[in-house]
Amino acid sequence: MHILILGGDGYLGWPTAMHFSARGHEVTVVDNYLRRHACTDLDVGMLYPVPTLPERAKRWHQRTGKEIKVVLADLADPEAMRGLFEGRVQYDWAIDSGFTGEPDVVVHYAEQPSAPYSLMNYKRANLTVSNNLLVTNNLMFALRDLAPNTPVVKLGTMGEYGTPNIDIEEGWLEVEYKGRKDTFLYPRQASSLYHTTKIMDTDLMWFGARMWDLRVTDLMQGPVYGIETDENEGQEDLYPIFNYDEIFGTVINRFIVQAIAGYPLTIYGAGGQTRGYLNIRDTLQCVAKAVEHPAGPGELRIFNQIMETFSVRELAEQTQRVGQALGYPVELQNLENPRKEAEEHYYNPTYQGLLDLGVKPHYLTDEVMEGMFRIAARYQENIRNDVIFRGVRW
Ligand code: USQ
Repeated sequence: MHILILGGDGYLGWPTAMHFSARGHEVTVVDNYLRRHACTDLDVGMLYPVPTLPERAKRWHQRTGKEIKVVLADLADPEAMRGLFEGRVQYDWAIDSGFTGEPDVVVHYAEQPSAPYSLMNYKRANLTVSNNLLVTNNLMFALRDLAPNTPVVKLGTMGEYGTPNIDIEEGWLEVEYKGRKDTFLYPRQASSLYHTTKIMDTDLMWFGARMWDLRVTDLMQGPVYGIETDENEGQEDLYPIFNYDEIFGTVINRFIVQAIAGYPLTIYGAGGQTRGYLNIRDTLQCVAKAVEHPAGPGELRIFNQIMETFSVRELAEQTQRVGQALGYPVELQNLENPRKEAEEHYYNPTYQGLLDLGVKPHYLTDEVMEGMFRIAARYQENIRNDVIFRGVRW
């Protein structure tokens, strides 16, 4: 298959590209470096330097003989998006610079992914809204006009559901009201502007599925942790972008780096915030299964992409236990929560669909966490305490 990955430079985009390339697919990645540029502008300090996308594609080719074509373009521009389907595309890195042809499937990650970034100020809020909605809308119209039968696998987020006081179903809720029944998108109530743009994305794609029979899979993913995958083991220059700062770092990755740096773990508020988590290796499995089993015409298929749930408190305690066993004197601190979110709440999501497709979960055991400690510790000298907490308030 020819797999087009939008947002191919990010924490998940690049590992996804290698994953499909290693399995013999033709892969094209597109990115405008929004995340990299934001990291530079905000001086967030990444754990290790990450080569440019063309440089990574070149190294991947040197090691495997396989080609990942790279396009550096802003997909908020509709012509850039449409060119990917029509052949009006200039590759920034490719062995064969001829047009690969229309994609067989599109994987859509091309969004500003940080909740704190989206709430730093009105300009970053605007950038988040405009980028995330325009890219998704441009994709929807490119599919409608140029490739209506091409399935899309879009990354959504569990945060779209919020923390309701009832069980969270997989995307849909059957409602019985005054003696009649219907099925609706599960009610959504996000607790950041970024998460709200993901709700709007889902709505756009659901509209496209209803109006024009687009084929859409929405993966409602929880926070991801990890660095190594089957494709980059021991190859540091193929590692993904890895943030531990407040803006772009996710909580497990942050806690491990904090523990290594001797920085008391930053539990926001009471620490009862519970989310569904997954290993980066499982993100790749899930996306691959979603690509292998595409949605039918007019179908918006939704999977909850998590493997287990933890409260922030539980994650901090596990990080402390594993860190102390490795000789790090890990302390915990309860900071006043900069976010507006429930700190103790009911949380019971269903996540069966991807398991039914054959995903085999990697769980966050102490051994898995220890493996992450060992990798992150190699970069201990790069860790900057000043970027760990800056208190972006909602
Ligand atoms: N948290 C802390 N201390 C920290 C960092 C976070 O207590 O130092 C808490 C947060 O308050 C929150 C939970 O940990 O309750 C998760 O926070 P996070 O920063 O790991 O994740 P979040 O902001 O929700 O966003 C991340 C990704 C986003 C993805 C989302 C999945 O950045 O792209 O969509 O996880 S989910 O959370 O399920 O919506």
